[in-house]
Amino acid sequence: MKKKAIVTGITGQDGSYLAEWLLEKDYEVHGVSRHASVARHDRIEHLQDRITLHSADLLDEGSLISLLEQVQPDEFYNLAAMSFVPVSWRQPTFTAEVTGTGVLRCLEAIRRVNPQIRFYQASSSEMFGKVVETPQSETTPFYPRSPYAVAKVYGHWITVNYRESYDMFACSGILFNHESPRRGLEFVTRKITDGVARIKLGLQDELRLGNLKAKRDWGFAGDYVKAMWLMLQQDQPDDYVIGTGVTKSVEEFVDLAFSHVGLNWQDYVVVDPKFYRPAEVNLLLGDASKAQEKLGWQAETDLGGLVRMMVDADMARLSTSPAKLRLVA
Ligand code: NAP
Ligand code: F7E
Repeated sequence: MKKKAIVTGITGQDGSYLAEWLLEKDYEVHGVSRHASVARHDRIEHLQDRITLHSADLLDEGSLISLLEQVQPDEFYNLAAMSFVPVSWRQPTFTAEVTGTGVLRCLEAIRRVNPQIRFYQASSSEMFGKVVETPQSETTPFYPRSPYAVAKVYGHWITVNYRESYDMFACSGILFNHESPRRGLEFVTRKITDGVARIKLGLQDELRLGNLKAKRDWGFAGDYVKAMWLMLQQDQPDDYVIGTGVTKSVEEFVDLAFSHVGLNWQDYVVVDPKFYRPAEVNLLLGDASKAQEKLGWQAETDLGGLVRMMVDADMARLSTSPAKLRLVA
């Protein structure tokens, strides 16, 4: 019989790649999509016939309980969140409810319906924030720097707590930044590759960015969802850091993206303090040696490959479908 998986956040970047991966592994895939007056399913349009979508919301525990009773899954991947860091300062309570206590609602629903369901929580390198050591591993203490990161710390520890309290198979993947042509346009990498393509095609003449000095460990989302799945296939539940082990500044990312289309970034990039954050995370660098040793996982795509993939996808999208200028690839 096919294994069944529930994926919250299936309409997001990671949800779409994880759904593809689970289908490849012959799972029956059930996605959670919250109600909206206009549904945005661009990232999973190509999968619509192969997955089942359910309406539920991380703010509504009853909806999660009904979903679990109906589907009776083997695995539950919680990828849903308010995931854009700047919005978390403007909507801190909402962020705490969705990104923080939303995790508790998932765990409670599982505990009530069937505690044997294996659970994956999408934790984040943002929890390391103002880092106390470099590189960051599973044993590095957290120092969150945004309401988003604080909410993720709650999600992480409630996952650990349910594992230890109720013997549940609950894992937390502490993933460093991962990107793709399906990344939301507000995140810096996609804002850059979309901007580069627009400038190259004559649709835009400048790119306004914030802190160019911030450094991130950027990988490819398609590689990272495999680590999520691997965590739930182990004999014992555990937490894992997932990253590439390479850190680069926003400025270096900008340089790579503009160079790929033969342009000099200094001619187009304008630093705009509007994009500075109340508290910044200056440097993130992941040590994924535990994942490599125990899961046999390592990043397959390097930063150069990622930048080329994203710029090329934005060039293709903007060249061929000017009517879809704001849509994801
Ligand atoms: P994303 O593209 O922003 O997707 C977030 C998903 O959550 C969307 O499908 C969204 O649905 C859904 N969602 C939001 N609020 C919800 C609610 N109340 N109930 C149900 N669903 C809700 O994020 P991503 O980049 O794929 O990231 C996936 C997860 O990994 C997130 O938890 C994120 O915080 C975490 N994470 C991401 C990274 C990264 O670099 N990408 C790194 C570490 C951790 P709508 O389509 O309806 O908005
Ligand atoms: O910012 C700087 C900004 O918004 C990266 C989320 O997926 O990864 C993501 O969080 C850096 C920051 O991602 C602009 O100040 C400069 O230092 O792409 P970002 P993030 O905040 O690192 C983690 C792991 C998650 O868990 C989150 O969900 O880039 N930056 N100029 C800018 N950032 C943005 N967005 N826009 C700019 O114009």
